[in-house]
Amino acid sequence: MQHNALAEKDRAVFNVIAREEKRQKEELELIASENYVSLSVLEALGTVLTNKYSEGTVGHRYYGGNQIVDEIETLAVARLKKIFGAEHVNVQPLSGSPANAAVYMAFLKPGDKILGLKLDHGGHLSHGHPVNFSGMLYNFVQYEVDSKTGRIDMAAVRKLAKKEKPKMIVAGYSAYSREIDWKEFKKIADEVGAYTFADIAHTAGLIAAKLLDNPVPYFDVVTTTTHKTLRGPRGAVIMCQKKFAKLIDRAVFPGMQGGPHNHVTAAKAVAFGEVLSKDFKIYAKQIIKNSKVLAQEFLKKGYEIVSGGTDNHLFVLNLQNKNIGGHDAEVILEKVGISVSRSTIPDDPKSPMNPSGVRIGTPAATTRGMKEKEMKQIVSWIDEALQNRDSDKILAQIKKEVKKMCLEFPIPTK
Ligand code: DSN
Repeated sequence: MQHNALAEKDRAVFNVIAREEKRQKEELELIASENYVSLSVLEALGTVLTNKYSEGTVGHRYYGGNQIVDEIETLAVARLKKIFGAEHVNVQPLSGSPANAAVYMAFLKPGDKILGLKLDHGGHLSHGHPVNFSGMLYNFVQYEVDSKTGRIDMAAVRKLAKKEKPKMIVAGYSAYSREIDWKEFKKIADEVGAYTFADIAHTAGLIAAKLLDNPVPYFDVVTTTTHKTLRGPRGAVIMCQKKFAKLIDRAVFPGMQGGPHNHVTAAKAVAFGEVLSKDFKIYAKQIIKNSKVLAQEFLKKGYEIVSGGTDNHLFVLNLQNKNIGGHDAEVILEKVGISVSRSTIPDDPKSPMNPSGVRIGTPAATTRGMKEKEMKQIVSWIDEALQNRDSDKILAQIKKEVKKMCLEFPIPTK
């Protein structure tokens, strides 16, 4: 990326960005929620659209001079509707948690009861964790994955829903590697008179490519971030049925947010354009292939995986039989230039600071063009690094090999 003015005017900031760019080029990204955007998305982010205030919706802004910005937002909306078949979309949410906050605000009152998956079972902070606004403002009852299968047991969800009679049921997770039965969630919600809310932040790109089932046609409301498998800028969107359009739009503004970030809206439009291309489907298929190979290779080497495998872009390695905590593993792997994120396992006996697992995902490595062969190599490196964590010499050698492979698979250049 060219940053000529920045290089001249503010060397301190320029140098930090340049170092981060180098790190991204030379190191391997296996954090399931991260990805590399195209240069077109980056270029849209670095534009004069950041200069403009546009509170309100297309054609109804609270500031003058928004006719051109309206065109950008209209484009992003049209493309997103086409991808997911949504009746109404709002592309203004600044990120995932604010989008989820707007959903709760639109449909519920503080204190209302919601069913959400527990954080250490694969859920998200904003699905009712007590330290998060969601758990503070709403009365969350948390469902769990089955302790034997590591999967969501729909009979148990139904039983809990019938007992608790929530006003909303949340499905869609941050660390769950199996297909989600949206239709069954919808049935259960209908039986107890609850709204259905899907948070597809992690799997949106795979759903967009029609590789996983799409909840948009059955659910009342769906949110996703735009920077994970959708491979767009950092941000989020909300999709809902037409009858809820006003509720959602008002919850986003003036309920939760002020002016939308128009440069990000433009970058979302660019990313959605890319998602609609044939290449994206090929990319999304490879994400899942890579994830399955990575998981199988770990299993071959005696690692345990929560739920025993994966249907999507990620899985959680249970490191209990390897005698290392998730945070410690994260630090060792950082030393060899591989980024993963520590993760709890269901009913984790250890603390969230150093839990029993790590979450591993393939969206970013797949964007670089890495395939099955590279996945096998990656598992060998991870295993070798964890087994030889006290040998600086072996770790340094692995780091060199990781860097060499990363340079052979550059991050996007167009
Ligand atoms: N932080 C994101 C993730 O890593 O899954 C969720 O917000």
